[in-house]
Amino acid sequence: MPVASPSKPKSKVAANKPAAKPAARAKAPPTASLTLSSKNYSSWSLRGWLMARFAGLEFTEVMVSPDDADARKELLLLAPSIRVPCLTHDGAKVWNTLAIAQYLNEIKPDAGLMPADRIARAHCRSVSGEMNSGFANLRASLPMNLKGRFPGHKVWAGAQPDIDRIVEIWTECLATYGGPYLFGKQRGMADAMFAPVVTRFLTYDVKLTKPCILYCQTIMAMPEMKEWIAAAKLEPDDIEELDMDF
Ligand SMILES: N[C@@H](CCC(=O)N[C@@H](CS)C(=O)NCC(=O)O)C(=O)O
Repeated sequence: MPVASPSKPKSKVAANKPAAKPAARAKAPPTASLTLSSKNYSSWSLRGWLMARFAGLEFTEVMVSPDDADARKELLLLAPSIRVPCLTHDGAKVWNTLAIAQYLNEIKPDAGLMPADRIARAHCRSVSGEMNSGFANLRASLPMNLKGRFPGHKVWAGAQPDIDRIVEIWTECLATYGGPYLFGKQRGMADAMFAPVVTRFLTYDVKLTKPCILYCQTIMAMPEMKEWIAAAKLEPDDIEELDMDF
């Protein structure tokens, strides 16, 4: 059976030369997007966004307008939980803030979202989990509202045990790991989880101990926090139904 020959015979010189390598093609980084809601009111959006920024992930923001029912219906379908935030990245869809933190820690292991030390990492996961599933009274009575300032606000007695527990968590972390962030010099997952609590304490003028005041100042001074708050200030005012647990 005849074998097809190349259309152009190679010259001797060319035949002795090692085959040229194909030009290296730059691989485009996987695309990522994060579904978010109001920057002024949505504490979970802030948490997910901070984590993605701390991880150094390039992502686009998909904003779900909190006061446009149709836009929300459509965009929230992106997340099976019908909640924000939801991260999509390289074929993965991740919802729930803790899951997003774990995922980011996997794809960006050098970003230090979680402490390197096993015991500190267990501690970090525990306090972050406590924030994820607890403090219902604090969330209900002191909703995040970055533009709001309520000097002398009287905290509902039901929220005080939540505040006391958060102060206890922060105090223990700062004393154990030396600050200025909860797990030492590197800001990470736990700081993102508690960042909206910092803003609530400022909004509602909650009285704190010195180490906790310093911690709040550290969080508010982060460039990412300043960027988020500046964007929140540009949002339209007074979405009344969101002046509640959100
Ligand atoms: N623990 C959940 C809470 C998420 C959550 O409650 N998100 C709120 C916004 S802050 C939400 O999407 N609410 C439903 C809505 O806006 O329709 C998580 O970690 O993702």
